[in-house]
Amino acid sequence: MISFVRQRWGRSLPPFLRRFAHFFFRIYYNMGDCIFCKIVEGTGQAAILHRDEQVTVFRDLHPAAPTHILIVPNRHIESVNQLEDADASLMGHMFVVAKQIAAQENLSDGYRLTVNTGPQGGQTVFHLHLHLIGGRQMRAMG
Ligand code: DGP
Repeated sequence: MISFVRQRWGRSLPPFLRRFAHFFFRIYYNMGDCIFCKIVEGTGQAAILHRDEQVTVFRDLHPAAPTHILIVPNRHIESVNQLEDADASLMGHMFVVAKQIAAQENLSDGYRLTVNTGPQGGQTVFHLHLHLIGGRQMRAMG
């Protein structure tokens, strides 16, 4: 959302209004100090592969496989536990984008999509994200 506002109105606003708008949207979208919100906003450390009005896609900083990509909603949602019925189409969109990125990355033999949820689920960044992992044989789960 922030990057969208920036692209649309950012350059036409005087600097003090730009700072105010930025501050307003950070609070409105409950971004705090979230590192993925900073990436969505365009100020975090990430190689961005895709952006649209709902999601941002970038390479994982600590790849667990030759291809390791994260698909994150632009709106700050802490984890799967904070999802509401209204988020169903956003979640569907994340999977459709994952499929498109997998094709773009030539993962025609398959890949793994994972959403770690909560500390015991292995979640370390509390901004919901879908891991797209591929480029090597995955071990069976369980
Ligand atoms: P999880 O453990 O499921 O919460 O996954 C978080 C992932 O985020 C982990 O694989 C490493 C990645 N990560 C953490 N900080 C950054 C960052 O600043 N930039 C990028 N690109 N990835 C990050």
